[in-house]
Amino acid sequence: MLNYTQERSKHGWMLRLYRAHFFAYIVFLLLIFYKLVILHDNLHARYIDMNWLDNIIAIGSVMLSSFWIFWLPRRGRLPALWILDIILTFIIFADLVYYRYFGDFITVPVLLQAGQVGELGDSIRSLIHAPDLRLFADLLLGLILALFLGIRWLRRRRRDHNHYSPYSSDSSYRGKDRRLRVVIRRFTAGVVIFILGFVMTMGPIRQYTKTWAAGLFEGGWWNISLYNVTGLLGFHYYDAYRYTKEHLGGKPELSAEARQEIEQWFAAAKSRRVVQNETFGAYKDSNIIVVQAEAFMNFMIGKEIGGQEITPNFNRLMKESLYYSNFYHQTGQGRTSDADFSSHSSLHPLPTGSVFVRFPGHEYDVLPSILKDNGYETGAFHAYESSFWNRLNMYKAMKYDHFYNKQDYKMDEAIGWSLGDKSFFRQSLELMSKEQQPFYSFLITLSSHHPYTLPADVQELDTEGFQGTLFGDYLQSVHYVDAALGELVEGMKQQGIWDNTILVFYGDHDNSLQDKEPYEKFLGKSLSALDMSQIMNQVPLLIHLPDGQHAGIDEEPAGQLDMAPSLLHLLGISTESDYMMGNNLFSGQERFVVLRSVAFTDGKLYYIPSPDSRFDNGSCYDLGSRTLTDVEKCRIPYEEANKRLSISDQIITGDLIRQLRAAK
Ligand code: GP9
Ligand code: MN
Repeated sequence: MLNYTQERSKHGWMLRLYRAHFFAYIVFLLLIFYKLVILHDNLHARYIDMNWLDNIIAIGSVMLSSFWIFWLPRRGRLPALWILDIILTFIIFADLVYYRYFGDFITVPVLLQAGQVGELGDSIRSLIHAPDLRLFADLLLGLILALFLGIRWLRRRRRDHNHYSPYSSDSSYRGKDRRLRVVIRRFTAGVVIFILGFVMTMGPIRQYTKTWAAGLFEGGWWNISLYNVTGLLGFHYYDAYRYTKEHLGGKPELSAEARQEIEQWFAAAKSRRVVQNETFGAYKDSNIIVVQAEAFMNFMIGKEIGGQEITPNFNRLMKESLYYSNFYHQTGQGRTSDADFSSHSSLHPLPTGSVFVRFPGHEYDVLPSILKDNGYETGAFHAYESSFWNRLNMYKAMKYDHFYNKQDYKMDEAIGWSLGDKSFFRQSLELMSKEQQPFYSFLITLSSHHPYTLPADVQELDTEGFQGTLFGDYLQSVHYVDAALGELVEGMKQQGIWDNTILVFYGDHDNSLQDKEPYEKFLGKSLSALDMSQIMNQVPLLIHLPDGQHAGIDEEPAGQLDMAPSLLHLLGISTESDYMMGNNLFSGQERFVVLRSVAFTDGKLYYIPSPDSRFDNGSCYDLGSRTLTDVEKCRIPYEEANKRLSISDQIITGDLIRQLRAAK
């Protein structure tokens, strides 16, 4: 039996531990809150500073992730808090690194393609900065403390080993009663924390969605805008919910009105796209080689550094080709795969994840499949792992006859992730020479991939003041890709296919280098928000026609969605029954180009959306004067842009092309 002093000291110890747990929980909340603030301070999207409501959301969302800690037995709570701290720290850290490269947060679909993260190797290392270590300081302290407490606990256990057990003679009635009280207390503590966390998170969010963030959860808001309302953890909760709903909910049947609205939109698009003019069928049965060049942007076309052209071969080829100087990439999170998808399907990529990964089995009207039906032999060429971006499955679904990947190439020129583009082009031409004509060949380059480090012996550009910077390495790598392009053209001539092949060359997306300063230094002028938006979204498009005809610069806006319908037009293959959204570059019609962020241009106006996605907080520019104009001028095209993105999202996620065709 315990005497009074023993009993008191036992309960005093328990009380201390209880208080210590409560104290540890508060410390945990503050630590994670601090880490969320560090993340926020590192974002480029920090147009909006965290106000006190955002702070409440942040703390509330941490409580929502941790209320269950109180349901654990006392002994488990501190270790569980520590493990949760590790998990949340890694989420914040992973988001931070991912954001630095992609300008976005990790979503469930991105996680499903996480195998690819390892491949980013060198890129990831260059995206981690020394101050990030702050995120891990408490974990290290926690580890030291855990070791210290563990040793103390072991010692005490050894000392108490022979002591009499205090409960062995306790009445079973008192023991049960006490246990029940403990269970009730624990349960209540967890519930109270959950309710508090829920109110702190959802209260302010509801307030936001009733005012400036109206429609937040209905529309396909951009992730950064979602984050600006919900905070990081809130964003992840919502993303998980959205993914589950989308995948467990089954495909919604299209209502008659929705079907009619979509069909009407496509009918109007068709009347703009399908045109019988002198270019229609002018290059019937030509071979086509399309090169999608990694991170190949438009701002350095025609430019020099220290008297040396960055892209001399492109510049030369431009003189006998059609060059689109106002051409936009329309990619989202799916990067290279989005450029590939949009160019071949003439649909927009999704707001989250890659269509290749998320919906490879749905029906699309894609260029390789249409060409195959028209007697072409079709091949995709990419000297990398075939599973990356789920290409193997997607290319089968797109009905490519061949997918030449890493295992089909001899690794005789090691650059960056894989084979150098010069060797890649040379070997691809050899592979093509075995195919029957006409052929369609889609080549994806890789040498100019972030972080743009080239072996010293292939560096031919003197990048002057940019030596040793990522920007300098970028220029160096595009200069190499340009040289490879020159060799490709020579190779085509030698192979005798130059005169019966349409050569298309375009960049897939930006280079992820978002700091304005090196661009200003390189271009020798200060850059406005409009300049920067165009620089980061424009990639070059070059179309070389077999007889060098129609050469010149087309300054009207164009985008990746326009490739498939335009090439089919040149070949004289009608797109009348296809569900395509892009422009036909040869129709002579005015063009409207919508980017995944809902930025858009019609050649006269250029709209940059605000991070909060409110139309009137966006910037509407007059491209004539390149100055801001009344935002109302952008309202009608803004609504059209949103409509297009929404129809495209519905088509892709709901497999609507199949449904619409079945209903005909
Ligand atoms: C890898 C290549 C790179 O196969 O397509 O993809 P990215 O990282 O640019 O999306
Ligand atoms: Mn890419």
